[in-house]
Amino acid sequence: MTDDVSRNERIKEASDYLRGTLADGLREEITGAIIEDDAQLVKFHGMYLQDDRDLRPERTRKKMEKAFAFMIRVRIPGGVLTPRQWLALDGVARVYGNGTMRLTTRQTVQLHGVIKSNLKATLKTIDAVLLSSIAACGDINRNVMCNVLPEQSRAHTAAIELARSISDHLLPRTPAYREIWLDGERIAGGEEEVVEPIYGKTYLPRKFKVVVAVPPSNDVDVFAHDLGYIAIADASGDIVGWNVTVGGGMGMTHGEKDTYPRTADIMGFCTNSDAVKIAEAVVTVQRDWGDRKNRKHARLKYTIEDRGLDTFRAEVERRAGVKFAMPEPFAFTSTGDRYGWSEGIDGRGHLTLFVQNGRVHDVAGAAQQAALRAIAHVHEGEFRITPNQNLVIANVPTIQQAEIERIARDAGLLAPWSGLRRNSVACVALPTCGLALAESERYLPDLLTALDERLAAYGLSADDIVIRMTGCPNGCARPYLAEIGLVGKGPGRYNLYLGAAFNGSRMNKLYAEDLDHAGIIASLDPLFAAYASERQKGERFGDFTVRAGFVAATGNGADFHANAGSQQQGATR
Ligand code: SRM
Ligand code: SF4
Repeated sequence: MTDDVSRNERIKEASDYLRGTLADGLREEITGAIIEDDAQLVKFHGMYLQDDRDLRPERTRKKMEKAFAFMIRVRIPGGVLTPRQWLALDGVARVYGNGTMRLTTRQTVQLHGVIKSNLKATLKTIDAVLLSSIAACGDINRNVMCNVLPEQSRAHTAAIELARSISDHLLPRTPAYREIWLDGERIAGGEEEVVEPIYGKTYLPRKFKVVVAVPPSNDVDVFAHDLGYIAIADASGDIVGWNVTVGGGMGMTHGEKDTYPRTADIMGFCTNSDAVKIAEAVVTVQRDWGDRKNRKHARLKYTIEDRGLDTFRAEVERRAGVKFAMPEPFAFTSTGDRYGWSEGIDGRGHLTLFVQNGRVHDVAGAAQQAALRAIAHVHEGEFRITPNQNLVIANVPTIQQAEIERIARDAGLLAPWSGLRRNSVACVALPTCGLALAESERYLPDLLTALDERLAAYGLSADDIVIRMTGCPNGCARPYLAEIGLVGKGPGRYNLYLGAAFNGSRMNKLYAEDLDHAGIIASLDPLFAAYASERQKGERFGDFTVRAGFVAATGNGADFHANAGSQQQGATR
């Protein structure tokens, strides 16, 4: 290893395949934390060391240690769980976590507030229902996402099979997870016998994300990820192959223009039999070509920008032994979820529920966690988590549909939400996220109530408009692909981005900076008024803000920052 690699590279190299001193650190009772190097390694095991930021000031005053606890992220390819698995996660959340479950934008479940001494018990319970948190975080392939397409079960079957195959193929081989959390025996011979054929000792330069999309739905936001597969079907609905996308990503840092969100490029078309081979080749090229010195420049999107798509494609073809064909035509219509019942091809029903910002909990008048538990007790199909933090009760036989619908309706999971609210996503942010600059999940519902009033005044309540909020520019709710993106700048202050395409194919552009609650409403109100009176037939809000000159359309790559902030510089209209 050369001298100038980042600190994380040294930690990985010295970790003995992700073991570090985690096992010892767990036994250390004097602190609720673990040492900094292990805190980096524990991410590969699906956990983050966090502290309750609401409690920080008081604990600092009292000279107490921060209120440390762990977030555990489960790996659930395609977001599909059995009712038994749902019940197990609900159980550990209540016994060992903060009582709630959090559905994420990558179709997984996060548990917050698990203290160090409960980690093993939690992970053993998760293991008992054949789930795991290995590789849910860290510099490695994360949870593989897949379209939730209840109404198109044949396409969904092929897509979920690919998602699972890629997920399995790209799993790390180290036995460290089993040894540390599940009391497995250390492999005889130790390090010599561990082989990571795909990753090697230092894994990837940075996180890596794969999705599988089935048009016309782009619910997975295929252009936001390192590697994507867009299903190409024949006239009968059978999948014949995949358009492969590379180089998408959302993260950036305020004020650092050489960091930017980027929509993925289409690399070409491949057959089903080549799809997993290509995933491995993309991962190994990024392993070898990705930036290991500067973590802010280490995602695949920067490798593609630096080397060029043609060079990257040629190397992937060489390593995979395949030749891409020209991309096949496809069309996406939206990134949102289809709420309520839809019919599967076998006559079973699928019920999509709205879970505000993915937080599953019981609050006064809406015992949603208890309701979902009640459904899990009677349901024999699946629970499918959507990329918009919602939930599908899938494969419900006709005879059970009325009962399941009644339970969901009574808990407010089927309420008649406005077009803005049903297309809203917010990241976790405070109090658990250590990187949050502003509130997100705890603030967006109230902001939506205020914006809904303005939309109602212009007769726009039923219009689907995509709004996404994050507490910092890292992009966990994919805010740069929202028609209205709000990104935390500081306590109570947000940057406003406009002009993304409704179907997730174009990013938005900075429109106004550093807005407080009143400023957000004052900025959006005239845009809503103009949209109501000036829009063309069928024109989406994002497209309207571009056509009407409120913001410039964003192209790819570094173009995100070009011509930003029309409001400050004088609107172009
Ligand atoms: Fe994220 C870091 C939450 C999806 C880009 N993300 C974090 C951490 C772990 C904060 C940290 O590093 O200390 C957050 C934990 C908050 C908490 O208290 O739970 C966090 N990210 C989330 C979740 C839970 C948001 C949500 O509300 O659902 C999502 C969990 C996904 C999962 O189940 O695996 C989540 N994060 C995303 C996405 C969206 C996606 O993957 O589709 C992105 C943008 C796509 C991308 O990766 O480019 C995203 N998260 C980031 C980044 C910026 C990465 C970058 O390239 O710059 C960070 C910070 C980092 O890695 O340095 C981050
Ligand atoms: Fe935390 Fe920022 Fe991600 Fe929100 S976008 S969860 S504040 S890292």
